[in-house]
Amino acid sequence: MELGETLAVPVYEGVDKDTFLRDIYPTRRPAVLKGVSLGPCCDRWTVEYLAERGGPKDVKVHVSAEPRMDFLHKNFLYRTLPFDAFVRRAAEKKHSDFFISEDESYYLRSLGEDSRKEPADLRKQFPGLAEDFCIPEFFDPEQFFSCVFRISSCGLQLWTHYDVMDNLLAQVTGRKRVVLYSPQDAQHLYLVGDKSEILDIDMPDLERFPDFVKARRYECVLDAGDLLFIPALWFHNTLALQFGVGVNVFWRHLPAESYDKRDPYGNKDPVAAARAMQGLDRALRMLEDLPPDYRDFYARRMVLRIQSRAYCSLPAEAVHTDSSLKSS
Ligand SMILES: O=C(O)CCC(=O)C(=O)O
Repeated sequence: MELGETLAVPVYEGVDKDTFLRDIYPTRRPAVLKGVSLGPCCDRWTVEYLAERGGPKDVKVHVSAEPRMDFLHKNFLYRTLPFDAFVRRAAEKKHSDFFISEDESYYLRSLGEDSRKEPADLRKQFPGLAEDFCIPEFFDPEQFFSCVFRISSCGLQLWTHYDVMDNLLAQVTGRKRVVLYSPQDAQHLYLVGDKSEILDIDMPDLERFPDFVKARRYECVLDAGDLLFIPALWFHNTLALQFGVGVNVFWRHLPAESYDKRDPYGNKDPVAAARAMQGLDRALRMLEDLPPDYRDFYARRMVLRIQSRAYCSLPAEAVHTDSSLKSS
């Protein structure tokens, strides 16, 4: 068995809010947007500038001896560093000061002031740097959820996961590969909560994860200055091809009351979905009263009922595609 072809994420040039809302947003599919102005950050954000403007404010970062981070088995540490020291370390290949080894990798996903309650907002945590970044205004201000700094060492790979908010990921400096999978391929991704168990998406263990070959792989490489629209529920896996600085903006697609209020990360399932999952767990516990062959039969009937009552198809695929990545 082999992995299938790679599909290119469509690329759009010089998109404005009207084009985004008319041609891209309703498709509920990822898109790379080139040529959207992100402000002076694209020219200014050198390592030294970031360190000076960001200053010594403490940040909690991921430190990993292996570049492919594994959230489920925690092969990395959380450590606190002054932001300026962190940026300098993340940008260097070998470290004289380190926690685990001289070639450890670093990753920052910035947090709110009270990280358990408040979503991140670059404008509050790093006002001096936020001035340089223009949030693309492709949604109404009241839909805004969070604005997150993403800074990674070259080679660092972030596990495949989904978020429940819509997302514009701005790659300000450095190049990044992003692989995406549709929400409709969820059953092929070996999920534990919002994360996939499959870490090596390029050379997966297909004896352990045979159904992964059925997941359609979408891929793009973001250059400095590019934006990637990641619709809520689309799985994504990022690989920093260079040291890079990104900012992503999450916003609500659904009415505000649909979301869990205690969710500073934007990755808790919408309230109705979480309740439905609890209901399903209750239903499955009820089946435990039956012998295995009856349980199997009624479980299959439940699956059929779910499929016929709740599955839907995504809007038609966008026609504007970049063929350069197809069938690589
Ligand atoms: O850019 C990254 O490193 C990760 C991005 C991500 O996971 C996100 O924007 O949700």
